[in-house]
Amino acid sequence: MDDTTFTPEQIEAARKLFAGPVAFVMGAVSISAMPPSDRPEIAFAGRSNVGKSSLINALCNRKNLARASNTPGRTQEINFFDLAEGRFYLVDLPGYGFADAPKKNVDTWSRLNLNYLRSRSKLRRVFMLIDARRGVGDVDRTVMKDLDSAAVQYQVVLTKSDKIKKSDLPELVEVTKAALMKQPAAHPHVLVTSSEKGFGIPELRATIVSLA
Ligand SMILES: Nc1nc2c(ncn2[C@@H]2O[C@H](COP(=O)(O)OP(=O)(O)O)[C@@H](O)[C@H]2O)c(=O)[nH]1
Ligand SMILES: [Mg+2]
Repeated sequence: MDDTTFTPEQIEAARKLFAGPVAFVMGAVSISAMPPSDRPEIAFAGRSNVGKSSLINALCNRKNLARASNTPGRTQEINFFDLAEGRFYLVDLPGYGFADAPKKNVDTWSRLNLNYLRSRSKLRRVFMLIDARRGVGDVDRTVMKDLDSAAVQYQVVLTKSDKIKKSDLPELVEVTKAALMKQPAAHPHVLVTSSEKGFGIPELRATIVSLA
């Protein structure tokens, strides 16, 4: 299945779906508190402050569906959002790699999230958010290893692309792809987005719809 290029009709269908009903379902702090894995789901992971909440809000055309927080590290819950009244879940995973206690928080991420990755039979893909200005870092690589060992497919989404020069984008994409070459569960296509400017959002919506 080609899930990297879309027709105008597919882009429009995805836009419509995301313009429809979206609802916050719950924030879960343990596996037992999560809703049953009874429909396709797509998850988002990334360093704290990478722009995850902003991206989820941009996808869903909502200002405050996922709270954009100024206190990194506060959210250690897995947040579930229902799309199109039961069609699929969008899942916001806790951010990792806070500057004050990187190691400890990566461990915390790993426990809750490894359990999550193992228990969700309908998890279709994890989108790994990477800040376009920072590129793939050591903490990201640790998380990618977790995803590889859980055999969960993931795809890199570069965020905040409005913050870098357009002329620097092609090289950034190539460098990012090179970093993914040896990761068995990594999708080879890298998406470039800006929640602020809307770049890449229609394509990310279409990608999600193609999986759900
Ligand atoms: N310039 C720019 N800033 C962004 C973008 N997305 C998020 N930000 C900013 O980055 C910071 C962290 O965003 P947030 O969505 O809360 O990140 P999270 O911690 O990963 O959920 C906030 O100050 C956002 O306004 C973007 O596409 N462009
Ligand atoms: Mg957030």
